[in-house]
Amino acid sequence: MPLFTDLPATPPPPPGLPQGARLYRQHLDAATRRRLLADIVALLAEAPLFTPRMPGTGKPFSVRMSNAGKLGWVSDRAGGYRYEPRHPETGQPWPPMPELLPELWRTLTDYPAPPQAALINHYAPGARMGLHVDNDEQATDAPILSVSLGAVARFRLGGLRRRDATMSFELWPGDVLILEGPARLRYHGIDRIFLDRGEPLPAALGPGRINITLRRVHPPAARD
Ligand code: MD3
Ligand code: FE
Repeated sequence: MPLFTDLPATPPPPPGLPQGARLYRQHLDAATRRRLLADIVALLAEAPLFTPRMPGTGKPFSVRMSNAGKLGWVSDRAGGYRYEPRHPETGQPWPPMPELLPELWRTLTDYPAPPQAALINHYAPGARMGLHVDNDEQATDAPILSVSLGAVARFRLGGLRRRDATMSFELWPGDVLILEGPARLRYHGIDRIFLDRGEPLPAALGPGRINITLRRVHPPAARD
């Protein structure tokens, strides 16, 4: 069996997506997904996946992470959630983003400056991401653009308060999800991944799912 065949028909975008959320099903075709994953494998050889830890408690995330671009999101017990220009373990600057990523940002968003961080999340079997808000960026006027690869995930999207009602839908490999404006500060998370659906990751990454989120950290005038 070839690694990357055509995917089965993916579910249509769910009804009732809130204003500011745009979902592009299978925006990346099979060849583009394969190329991007090859770039990610090379990138992770330079900037290996690390295990972020909760501020204060030091509890490890089940998702492992790395970054590309000028800045990268990191978290540890003492320093908490923040963006840093270097890898927390190697001390090296983050590798440049694969060209496709800023290109997607340019094509699909109106934001007048390029993304500064590409956060790479790796979900091994059983990994999940609890409901949270992405609020470590000064430029919350900028969108977040997410690309899904590998296994299917169940994504959960809530409101501006933790107790607000949530909806859930699947994210499939090649899907691009953009959150901006009134949706940018909504609670969201990943309930679980489905290893038997989607497509396999390259052997070097093991089974699971990769998600890449493009972020603008500082407003354009402040820094680039
Ligand atoms: C909705 N990642 O890295 S991406 C994250 O699939 C994160 O790995 C998830 O949440 C993942 O912070 C979801 C889709 C996403 C990203 C940002 C959002 C959804 C969002 C910001 C606001 C609302
Ligand atoms: Fe998030």
